[in-house]
Amino acid sequence: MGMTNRTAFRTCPLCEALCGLELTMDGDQVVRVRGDKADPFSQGFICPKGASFGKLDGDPDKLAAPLVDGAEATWDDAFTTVGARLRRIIDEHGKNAVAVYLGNPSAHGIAGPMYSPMIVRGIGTKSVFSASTSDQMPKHVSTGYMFGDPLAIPVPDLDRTGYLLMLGANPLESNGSLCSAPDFPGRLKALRERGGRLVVVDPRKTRTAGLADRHVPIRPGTDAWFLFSLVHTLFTEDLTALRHEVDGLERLRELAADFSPEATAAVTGVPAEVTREIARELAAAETAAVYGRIGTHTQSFGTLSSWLADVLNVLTGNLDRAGGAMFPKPAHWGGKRNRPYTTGRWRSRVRGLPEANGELPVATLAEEIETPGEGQIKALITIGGNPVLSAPNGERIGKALEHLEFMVSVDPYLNETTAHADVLLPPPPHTRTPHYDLALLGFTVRNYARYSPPAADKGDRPAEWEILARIASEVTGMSPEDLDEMVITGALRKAGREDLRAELGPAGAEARLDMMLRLGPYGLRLADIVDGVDLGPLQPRLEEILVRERVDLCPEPFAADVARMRSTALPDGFVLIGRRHLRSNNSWMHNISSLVGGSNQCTLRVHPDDAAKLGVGDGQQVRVTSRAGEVEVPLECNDEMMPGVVSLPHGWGHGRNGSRTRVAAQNAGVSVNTLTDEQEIDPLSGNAVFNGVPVRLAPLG
Ligand SMILES: Nc1nc2c(c(=O)[nH]1)N[C@H]1C(S)=C(S)[C@@H](COP(=O)(O)OP(=O)(O)OC[C@H]3O[C@@H](n4cnc5c(=O)[nH]c(N)nc54)[C@H](O)[C@@H]3O)O[C@H]1N2
Ligand SMILES: Nc1nc2c(c(=O)[nH]1)N[C@H]1C(S)=C(S)[C@@H](COP(=O)(O)OP(=O)(O)OC[C@H]3O[C@@H](n4cnc5c(=O)[nH]c(N)nc54)[C@H](O)[C@@H]3O)O[C@H]1N2
Ligand code: SF4
Ligand SMILES: [Mo]
Repeated sequence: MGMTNRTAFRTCPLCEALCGLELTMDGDQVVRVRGDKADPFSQGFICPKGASFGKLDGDPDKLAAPLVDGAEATWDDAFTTVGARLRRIIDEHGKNAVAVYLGNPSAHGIAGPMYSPMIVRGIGTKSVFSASTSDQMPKHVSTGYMFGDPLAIPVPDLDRTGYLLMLGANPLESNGSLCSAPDFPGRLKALRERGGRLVVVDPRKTRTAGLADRHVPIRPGTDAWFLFSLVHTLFTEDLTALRHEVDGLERLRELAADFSPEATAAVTGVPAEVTREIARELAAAETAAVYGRIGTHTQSFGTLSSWLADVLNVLTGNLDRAGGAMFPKPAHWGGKRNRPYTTGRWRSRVRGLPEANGELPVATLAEEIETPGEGQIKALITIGGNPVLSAPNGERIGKALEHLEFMVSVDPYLNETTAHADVLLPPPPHTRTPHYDLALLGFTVRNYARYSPPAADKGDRPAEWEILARIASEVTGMSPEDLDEMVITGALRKAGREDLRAELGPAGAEARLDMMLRLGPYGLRLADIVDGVDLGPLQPRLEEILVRERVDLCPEPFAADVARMRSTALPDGFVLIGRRHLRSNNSWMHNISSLVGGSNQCTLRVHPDDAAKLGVGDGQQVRVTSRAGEVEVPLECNDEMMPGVVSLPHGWGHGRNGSRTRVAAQNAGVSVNTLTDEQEIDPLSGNAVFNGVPVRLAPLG
């Protein structure tokens, strides 16, 4: 460390926990990372990924300049090419021929949330896809129909609850999701120390389950049955404690009648007396919260599970009260939605799948590219996404990308997806970007805000928001400044606050954010939140959210989908689930040597009894086959697994088709999404099914 060292502070962008980082910078290089003790939310906590933030930021495999047809180009040439080719495809084939795919990192910051809608609107395309339909779309749909706003997702009031029923989440590895809480593990320990109880429902005895008072193994994909039997028990044992005006109570009671704990036990594998005990505990707890995450979302009954979790919060009187499930109030909150939520305003062309939140399911992306006819996708813009590894039947997507007339990717890496792009636009390292978590600050367990100015000069490279603004500019013919000015003027006029314009600075991402904060519920300015501001514990605010006057406990589309539960036959062979590792993040952190190796391996975890029956030992190769495809992978005996259930992590399968991630290629693994089936979705949300995938196992000689 030289004399030029300085300290910079910013929010870690790597997961949803939003930890504050203290960076030691030598020029534009990060030479040391520590937790920011002064951050009021994370108070110095970081995890191993945060500690590797400097290595990720400075990874030599990241691209420094745009690529056009595989050769380095200037930014101007790259943007001109993008503009000319997109406009030509729109002219020849129409707006919907240009698709947009938004990946996970595009939800972490300001660039994606602010500027990708401008690209989508600028093109006028309905071919919009994102990682949300590989992830949490069921939650948007369930909260949309129940409360009116698909983004108003209740989070467990982690620091005050007396009882947490957690399903399909493993925050000891993931650090939490749709529930931003730095040091989630510490907060769970604190819950138990103050006498609270933690119950974890998961087919695998995860590290989180290891911390719980009770671990309930469940057969993958059957959470809706289990949750329904909790609802059933609350009704039949007269344990409900409603505090809100609701619609649909009687309809719900009728639907729940068939789902007694005795009737669902054969489906879920959860003994009836365990279910009854949990229902009674939930009802008796002073405060309680039911929280389901990705294990309950990425399954065939994702929306029903998501709905029933919040039904339980409502029925036990725990919605919208301290210690229960509460609605955060972000500093940039723009006010109540003004029209009721609905899905299916348009449908996908090939399979007729309904739109949700303005998006079509990523499970239908490949066939929309492959299938000729009016509206066929001819061009694709990916922004921070790697669907070839992360989407269901990614293999098929990879092949489909070959058929595109044009593809542009905004991504720092040449990987399994972006290697197909004609133009690759690499955003600068994160340290050189202004940062505010426009999406994730809506899911915090305390109200909190932090803005991070760039920690280093971006030089002559455009920031990610400028890259996206420039793409919007190319397709609209308006300058980026004019586009931003239009947004600012419109919002200020609507709020009757034109007087603020003079205080905001030149049109751009920071001016827009500053404006949102000033118009927001706390009247903050950008400059106020640079060190992080604690805005207090969550407060009851259901009235501010509800679009209709009452909570809809039993939305009609959900009631109709219950019939599908009755006609579903569960697979009788092995079923596959996913797995996350603390030192991984989806597909893009296997290129940092300190984050791979050790227990972070692409292995198929199998219960030892199942392995013995197959005659396969630890480390031996097995062939795993599904309807969609097959992989060969080393087996790992692990008694955390529920018998009959096998687990493979996602995000592996590197080093293919022209990618250039050299460390990742050395320990490539296989892609679980070669096995997952794009034809299986949760029909209400279009979400992918990653859990409960039927597979066959065969030993390899
Ligand atoms: N089988 C299975 N599949 C899954 C899951 C599972 O549990 N099981 N999980 C699903 C979930 S929850 C998600 S969110 C999806 C993720 O799906 P995707 O978002 O499609 O995949 P990621 O691997 O997150 O890809 C992130 C991409 O962003 C790039 N990137 C990194 N930082 C930046 C940045 O600052 N700017 C830009 N523009 N790009 C950046 C990376 O190089 C990488 O190409 O995967 C899903 N896939
Ligand atoms: N270290 C690390 N952190 C991450 C990520 C990462 O890849 N690595 N990804 C980030 C992203 S994009 C997201 S969305 C979040 C996700 O955050 P979490 O939702 O906490 O995700 P997981 O750790 O995959 O935990 C899901 C759990 O569901 C269980 N499960 C599988 N099938 C079922 C089922 O049918 N029912 C029930 N009840 N449980 C089931 C799995 O065994 C697993 O333990 O994590 C984020 N944080
Ligand atoms: S928990 Fe998430 S936000 Fe915190 S340091 Fe780790 S990766 Fe970063
Ligand atoms: Mo995710």
